[in-house]
Amino acid sequence: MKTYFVAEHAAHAPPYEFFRGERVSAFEKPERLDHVLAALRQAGHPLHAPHTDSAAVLAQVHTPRYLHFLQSAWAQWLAVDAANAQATPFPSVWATRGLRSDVVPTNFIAQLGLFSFDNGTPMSAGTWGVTKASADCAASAAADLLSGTERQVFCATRPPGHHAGADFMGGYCFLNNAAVAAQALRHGGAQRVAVLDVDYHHGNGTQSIFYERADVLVVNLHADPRTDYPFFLGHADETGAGPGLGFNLNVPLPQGTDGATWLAALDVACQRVVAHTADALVLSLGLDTFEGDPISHFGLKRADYARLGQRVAALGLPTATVLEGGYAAAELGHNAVAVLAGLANA
Ligand code: Q9C
Ligand code: ZN
Repeated sequence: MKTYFVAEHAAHAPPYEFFRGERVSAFEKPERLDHVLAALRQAGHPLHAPHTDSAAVLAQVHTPRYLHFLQSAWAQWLAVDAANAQATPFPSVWATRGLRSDVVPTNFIAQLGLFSFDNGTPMSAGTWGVTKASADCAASAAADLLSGTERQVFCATRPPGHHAGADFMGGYCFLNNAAVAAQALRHGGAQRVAVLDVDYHHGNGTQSIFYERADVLVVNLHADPRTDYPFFLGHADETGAGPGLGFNLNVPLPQGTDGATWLAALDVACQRVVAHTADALVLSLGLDTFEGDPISHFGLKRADYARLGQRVAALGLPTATVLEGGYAAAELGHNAVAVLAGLANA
């Protein structure tokens, strides 16, 4: 399967995050993708640099002020104090209910809070470049599907994207790569697109971007937000709004869900995709459903990932698969390759 990657992805490497108030090593780290790239090479999947600029589509997915913030963030951080080159910025104040989010503060830490919904999305010097190039991979995959050059493309990219909304970052995500692929498909002539998100965590950003649209169906299979991140979206009663009513499906599952139960839920999700009669599919492939994932609580095994690929391939749709989460780094490449094997073997 044709795959896209960003050679300099390790330039996005915030060293730490917070867990229960303590500093811990970042889970979303370069080694994750190093394992994926090694496994792709070993399995003979060709790796390509992106060939399509995502800028026009990014402007349809994200707001101008958020894109400006992301592009300028590291320079702003250095302008606060040149010594910040060795430090990592975190928000400490957020624009919740009753506070104004229409005025962008000049204070950089306040901007971080305005454009974040958590304190779990640190950046580093190379974050914008790597993140933009990852969005270019998603745009390149969409272009290949539109031209008919490929039926299946995989974006082996980090940081992930599905928690990022039009106007905010969160959950290690800055730009929504799946939304870029879906919007690029629509922009390039696909009439109906489906996004299937199988990451352990609900893809709140993707849901919110397309929530009022009927042309892009969003289906999420994820841990129940009553117990799991992102907590404040992803319930079963969220079915879309306005013209998009009926074009969002959430299938929350309890912690401890095993492969058999998960695959039965995947079948429900796939049936909804079939009913959408989509021209193309975007698969948000989080692999943090793995039994060995350090921050998640489902029990999928390697063999379940081949079944996942087979079930998605049976939809018979041109498919752009983008990597989301998955933090058992040493297993991540093998699990990703198992999905690709299933996708190819429909
Ligand atoms: N310190 C994705 O999988 N909470 N994002 C982490 C552990 C945030 C996951 C808690 C999880 C975000 C793309
Ligand atoms: Zn996740």
